[in-house]
Amino acid sequence: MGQVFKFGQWPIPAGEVFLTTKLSLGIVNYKPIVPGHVLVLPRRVVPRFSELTSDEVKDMFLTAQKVGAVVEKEYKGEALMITLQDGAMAGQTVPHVHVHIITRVKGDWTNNDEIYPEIDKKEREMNAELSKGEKDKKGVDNDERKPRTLEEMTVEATGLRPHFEQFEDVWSA
Ligand code: AMW
Repeated sequence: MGQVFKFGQWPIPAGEVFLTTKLSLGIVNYKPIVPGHVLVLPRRVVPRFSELTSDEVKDMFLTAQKVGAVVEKEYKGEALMITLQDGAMAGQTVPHVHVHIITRVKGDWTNNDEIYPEIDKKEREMNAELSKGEKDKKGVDNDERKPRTLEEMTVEATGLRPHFEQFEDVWSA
């Protein structure tokens, strides 16, 4: 469990990682907007989508496809929202390309467009927490949504991990 990955400037302990491929990671979310809101990102810290290589784009989206199938089933969803906010003006708060995989269940949002303000709200929350100096880690959003503990995130990641073939076993030993 010693290995630490990066999400933008934030260290991501291996315990929060549920999937490794050669070029991408699947990580649980510090402030999910719903259960089954996870992230897929390139291992390389690159802010903008246009900066990814073809291999990274391919790997990240193939990974997102696999992750979507698993989380939809595991969180008993009926649909997914798969989104990428590319650049600060588009709502990106962590300058590291990432795909949101959001599990949708019946009755969650009547209006699908409300999901975007919800993502933004969470992100503003986290930034507010960081600026208040209340958080020693992370770079999420900011509202009433409570950040999760490393223990909670590790439990979720540990449950998801066996559903995927892993590029390397960074969790043992
Ligand atoms: W973006 O608005 O940059 O498209 O989304 C950032 C997402 O990353 C949010 O869903 C937020 O909850 C999540 N997040 C931010 N920092 C971390 C972190 N350190 N670990 C896990 N998730 C994070």
